[in-house]
Amino acid sequence: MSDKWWQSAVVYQVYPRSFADSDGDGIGDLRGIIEHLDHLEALGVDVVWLSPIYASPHDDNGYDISDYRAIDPLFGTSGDLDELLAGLHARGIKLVMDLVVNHTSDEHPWFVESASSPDSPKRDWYWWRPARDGRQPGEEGAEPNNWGSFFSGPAWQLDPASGEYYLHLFSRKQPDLNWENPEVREAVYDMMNWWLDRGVDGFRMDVINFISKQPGLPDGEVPPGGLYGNAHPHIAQGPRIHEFLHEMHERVLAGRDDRYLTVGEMPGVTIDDAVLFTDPERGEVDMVFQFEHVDLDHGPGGKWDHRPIGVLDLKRNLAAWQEGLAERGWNSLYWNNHDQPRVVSRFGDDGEHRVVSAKALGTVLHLMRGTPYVYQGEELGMANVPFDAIGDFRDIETLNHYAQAVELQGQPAEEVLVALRRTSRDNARTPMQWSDAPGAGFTTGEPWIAPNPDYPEVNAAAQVGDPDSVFAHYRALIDLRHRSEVVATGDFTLVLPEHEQIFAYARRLGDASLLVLANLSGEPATYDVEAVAEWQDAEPLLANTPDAAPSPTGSLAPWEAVVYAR
Ligand code: TEU
Repeated sequence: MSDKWWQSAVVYQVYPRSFADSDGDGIGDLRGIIEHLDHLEALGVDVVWLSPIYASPHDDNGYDISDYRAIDPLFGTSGDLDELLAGLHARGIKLVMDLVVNHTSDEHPWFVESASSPDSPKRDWYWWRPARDGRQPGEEGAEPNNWGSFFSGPAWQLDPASGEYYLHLFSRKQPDLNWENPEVREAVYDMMNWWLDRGVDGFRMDVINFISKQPGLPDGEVPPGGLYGNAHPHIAQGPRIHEFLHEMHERVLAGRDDRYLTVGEMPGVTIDDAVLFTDPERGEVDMVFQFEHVDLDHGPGGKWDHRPIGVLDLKRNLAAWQEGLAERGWNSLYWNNHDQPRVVSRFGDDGEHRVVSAKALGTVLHLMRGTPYVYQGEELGMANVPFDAIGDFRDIETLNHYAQAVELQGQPAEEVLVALRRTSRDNARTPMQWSDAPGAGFTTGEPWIAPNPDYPEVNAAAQVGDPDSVFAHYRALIDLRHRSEVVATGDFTLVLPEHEQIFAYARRLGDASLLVLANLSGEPATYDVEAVAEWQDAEPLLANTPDAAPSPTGSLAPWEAVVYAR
């Protein structure tokens, strides 16, 4: 079998605030997850990645942490976490925690102490800088450099007491830690070891490729029509990034056994970088979340500037990653997480073809080489949300963008809303749809964000047990990865590479091979059977329609996906 357990594993992401509310306060919690462990077991996943449940002021739904070792009372107690861990382990499921250490909350005691005085021993734990070029602190343009925050506005916040600014790549309540300071690194490794000693099985590392900043923090390029300089080239894959990640590996994971999983979230990472980050010989991380395939439909203006893309764009990009990490390194495979709009709405058809397109997209993702991630609700084909008005959104990134675009830049509110409906992270954050009960079976109270109005039709109760459901299809895909060494570790080759509707590929290992053929369009598609002659005598292994042909025939119905094995 595969030499690493995670090569044949599937990870399920739980966003606790939106998963299940056990106490009726309208916010998901740990006991809610405990009550739904059977769902995860039925789906057959191997690992749960839990988004942050630590003490937090919740400016960014827990990605702003004020105590890394405490459970936020909103989510439960430390005893609840132990119970969740035990319940998962009893079902053979591992628990991977979110590690958010590019920044802390501004309410974390480290930052409170750092901000208390320029002479504080923790001053250098964060990025404090005076106003630029001798300007008056607070004056327009006096920020230490021109970087914009990823959540709109400048990336610097003035502390009036000292007259200095601190860096925050995300919200002003998320000050960036200074990883140049060895004390910071020690404190983080210590905390990581504490969690692993407590029994968790690894970490998903938030924006971990941002922890080494370009010395001097140079100004960024201002895009046409933009208000701020782009920090990204000066903070991503910075000069010491590999050193820091290797050191972290040495200090936290190297002395332990092979049961753990580490995955680095890395916006803007290239294939060449990813090979270095994930080459097992280098001892950094097991795999990374890359962003290229989910940034393809972003125009020059960024994530809110939609650019239509086709099947060719998508499959060329994914195939490049398959090939790029074939010899060294490992891919993580994902369509969705708590930051991305729902895939069935984005690359599928959430109307007439919702079920079949959700299954087709699941098929092409899960049978590539890499570790697949399923985001809560994806296994039900949950779709984007028809938000009515700005008041329906909750996400800080979304709300800040709206304020900046409409109030500061004078863009028409209706146009900005169109972009938010398409791309807002809140599309992924509405309650998990458990049933057709009021509140979608998520809560008996008032949910913190309204459920998608489609919940009476799209929900777990209606799908678990239905062999034709999206859920059943995801379960079959997960089961196939567990059983098939070809799926887990076989080679990948794109088939019909120039086809504009069909995403097809072969997986090969020794004498065994698989052909995945998927029409990712709402029109029938034809293809040259000669190109897949190798599978003429193959068996259909899995399909998303009841009437899949026994062998490739040269045509596929809209959104039809079939897998042949020989
Ligand atoms: O996200 C990092 C990130 O770069 C983006 O996905 C970001 O959420 C945004 O959409 C950029 O336009 C991670 C977390 O996944 C996200 O939820 C946090 O808000 C962010 O880091 C800060 O911790």
